[in-house]
Amino acid sequence: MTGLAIAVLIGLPLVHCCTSGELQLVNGDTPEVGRVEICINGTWGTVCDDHWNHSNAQVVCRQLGYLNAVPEFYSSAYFGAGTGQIFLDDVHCAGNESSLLECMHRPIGSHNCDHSDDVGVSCINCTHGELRLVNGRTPVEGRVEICINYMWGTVCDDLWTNANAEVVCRQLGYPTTGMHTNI
Ligand SMILES: *[C@@H]1O[C@H](CO)[C@@H](O)[C@H](O)[C@H]1NC(C)=O
Ligand SMILES: *[C@@H]1O[C@H](CO)[C@@H](O)[C@H](O)[C@H]1NC(C)=O
Ligand SMILES: *[C@@H]1O[C@H](CO)[C@@H](O)[C@H](O)[C@H]1NC(C)=O
Ligand SMILES: *[C@@H]1O[C@H](CO)[C@@H](O)[C@H](O)[C@H]1NC(C)=O
Ligand SMILES: [Ca+2]
Repeated sequence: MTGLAIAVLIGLPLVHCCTSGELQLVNGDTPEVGRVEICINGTWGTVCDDHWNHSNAQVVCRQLGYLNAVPEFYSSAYFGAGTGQIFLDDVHCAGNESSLLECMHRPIGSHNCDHSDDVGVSCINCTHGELRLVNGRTPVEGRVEICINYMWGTVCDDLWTNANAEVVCRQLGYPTTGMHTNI
């Protein structure tokens, strides 16, 4: 039996060890989205939304390794209120920092917030079901790609008809009739 299994059996608290400065996004649908939590001295805590802007979200996504992300942020505990300590407040990033702790902020643990101010970030690069046309000679034609699970993929042309093309054009907001070609 592993130590972990023994700990579970006898009901010891489970500790997820973390490194100071490490980030996680909590309570979103996927790991790329959620409430921003930062590890300080082995404990996860939250970050206040005061003065938060896109540069801050960009730094969060960069630190988490989502280099292709289109960073967005969500104020006022959009992903639910956290518990425990509020470690960061008044975070000001220029946008070129490689970690959130490098940004200017109040001393760790000093804040005038509560958990209803917990900030959230999304590091997704496309939305599920979103379409785009790639490699066409003009913006209104191209290979059809669809976003599934935050990644772009192609669509096979088996049984493809002009009716399908019309749906694609309508979804992309083009009023004209769609023509199916093999690009
Ligand atoms: C983290 O640990 C250091 C060293 O023990 C201590 O000085 C600091 O106050 C702790 N920070 C917090 C927010 O608990
Ligand atoms: C989108 O993000 C996912 C997850 O981070 C990544 O695996 C993928 O390569 C990205 N795609 C693009 C086109 O940036
Ligand atoms: C965010 O605020 C910082 C200053 O706190 C500023 O340097 C940066 O340009 C701002 N970013 C955006 C996207 O407004
Ligand atoms: C970010 O850019 C500013 C100037 O815009 C510079 O002073 C600062 O050193 C840069 N920081 C990092 C971490 O590269
Ligand atoms: Ca504040």
